[in-house]
Amino acid sequence: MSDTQCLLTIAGTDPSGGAGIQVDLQVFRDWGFHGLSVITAIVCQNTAGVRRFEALSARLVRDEFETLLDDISPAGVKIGMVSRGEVVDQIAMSLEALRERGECPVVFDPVMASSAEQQLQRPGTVEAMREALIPMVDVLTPNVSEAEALLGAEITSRADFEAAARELLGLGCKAVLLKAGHLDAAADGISDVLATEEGVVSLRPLAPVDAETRGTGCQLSSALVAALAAGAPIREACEQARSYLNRLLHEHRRSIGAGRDVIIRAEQSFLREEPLDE
Ligand code: PXL
Repeated sequence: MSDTQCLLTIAGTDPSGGAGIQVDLQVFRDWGFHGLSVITAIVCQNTAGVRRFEALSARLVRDEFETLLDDISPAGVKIGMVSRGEVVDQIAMSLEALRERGECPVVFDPVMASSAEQQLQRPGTVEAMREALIPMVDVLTPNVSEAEALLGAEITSRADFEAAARELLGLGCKAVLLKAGHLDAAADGISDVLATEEGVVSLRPLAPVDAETRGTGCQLSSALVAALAAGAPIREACEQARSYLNRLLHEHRRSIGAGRDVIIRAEQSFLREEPLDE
């Protein structure tokens, strides 16, 4: 066996390459990892929005996952869109088998809706996330609305925000990176917070970008699992992943359709840097 390190993403698809599986794999490559993927749902979407999606069965997701694990041990796992409770339960069971092999960081981005606020989840999924999956993960990376859904409570102030991070930690994960998103620029100066058993800390605010971009949560959580798999402790990994995302947003945001911008890496292709036929 080679010493190539592999990371696994378990998520839904985005045919426009702005979010989901398609972008997670590109982030893994940016961080020097080979990407593995287990698809949970096929999503019909473009840069303007989601038209509809079909979630794969729990049995198919289990077989995708276990077929991979019978052959390859990933150095980390990122979980994104999982839109059915039975699939969430199945993933938790398969993760248990992986955990028995030793340390393997798991990051869970509890995707519930697209950035244009279209639902990516069937009813009953939140309960399975809370009960079966969150207790198995290292870092949970919700945005404000996902945190509200997981806790069944509204977040309207800085005090609510920090309390929510602490409460989410109480669901059994090792850390919560609660993303402020549009609250970032709010008058009360809320920025992302990290909750661990050591307490809740505010992470340094990053230079804001003005346009809305698709797939930021997917890229942050994929970068975070890469940083953890590379050996960074949780806080350092969060800082590294946030700086990476901020750089992508400032330097690689492009429009490819009528909707929101996406992150484009095509100009960094190694084939263009050094033609293979010379
Ligand atoms: O950014 C959230 C997200 C995650 N995963 C998939 C998506 C989206 C948003 O559209 O399509 C597959």
